[in-house]
Amino acid sequence: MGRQRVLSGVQPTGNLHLGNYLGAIRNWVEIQSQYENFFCVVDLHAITMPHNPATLADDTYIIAALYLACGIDLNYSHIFVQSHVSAHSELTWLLNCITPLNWLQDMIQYKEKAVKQGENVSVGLLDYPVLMASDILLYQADKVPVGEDQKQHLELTRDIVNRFNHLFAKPDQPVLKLPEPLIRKEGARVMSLTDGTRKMSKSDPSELSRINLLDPPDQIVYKIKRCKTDPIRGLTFDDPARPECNNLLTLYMLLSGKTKEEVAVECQDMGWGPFKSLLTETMINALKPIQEKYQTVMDDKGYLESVLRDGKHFAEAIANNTLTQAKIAMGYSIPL
Ligand code: AQP
Repeated sequence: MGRQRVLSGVQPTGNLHLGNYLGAIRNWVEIQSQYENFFCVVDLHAITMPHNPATLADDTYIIAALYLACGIDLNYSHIFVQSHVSAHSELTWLLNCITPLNWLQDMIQYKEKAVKQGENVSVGLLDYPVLMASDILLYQADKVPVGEDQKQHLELTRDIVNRFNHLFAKPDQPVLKLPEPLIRKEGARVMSLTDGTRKMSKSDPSELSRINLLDPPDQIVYKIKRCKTDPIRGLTFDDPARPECNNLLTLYMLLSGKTKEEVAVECQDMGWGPFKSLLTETMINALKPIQEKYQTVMDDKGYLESVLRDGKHFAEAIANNTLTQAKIAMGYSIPL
């Protein structure tokens, strides 16, 4: 039997931040040798909110380069761009027609983002989770490593699979595979630097709310200096009244590689000043190798293009096969 499959992706809606890295990509890197992996840059998702056509293509390349810079290894993983494989859009249409509208209207991410857009909210934003289901199901993925915010979309994907197989497949011959989320406890929800109750996100209008993987050292110094803290002395994990403290300690723990117990002891008597210096230095050191590798990848655009071309060809063959099986199950005639 072959290896189990993993699929995941990030939207090219801006620079990758520590939430994307610690919640998703770092985990992809850690588990990749155990699986056959498909990591896509989900550029079709990126237009579900208003986007800038002048930067979409460049942002897509930047994310792909960052995958490599963070340690995605082509011996285990395929990197490709979602819009280069047209089966993603086509399966989305088929699944749209079996997905009840109220399932989508119940999605938290849709409700939160729709409020921000008022009357301009697009059908695409509502349909985002069906496109995500298609991404996963085309590759018959077994596992989907994501941050906590994507858990509800994964549950919806499983509901869509069950519905599709119930409607169109024999009980012992499912057409679509039921995927499982892989959500690591630590880093599953990295919070904003300006509000410890909101998740760090690319779409937050404040640059001060996040650390981007490509932030130079002076910006990291500035952002950590300005980040929100509290007036209490001594630093502790897991105090619900101190969300910023918990978030910053967790970042230090994950980026330093120390255990929670080690960090708790080291920081219990610290004031914010010394802790911020420690966190800043740790962050700069952790991001330095990623930033250096990123530069090397970006200096050879031909190499990056060849990675994405190879990824597309490999992904397309698998995706088209699943799409054909889904169409046959739904009763379509297949061109000879
Ligand atoms: N703060 C986070 N903590 C942990 N994991 C996170 N992820 C995103 N934010 C955090 C995980 O990163 C992967 C890619 O998600 P994305 O492309 O949707 O990133 P984003 O920053 O959430 O993007 P946006 O455009 O800013 O969206 P919103 O407005 O929804 O935040 C996923 O695995 C995600 O779980």
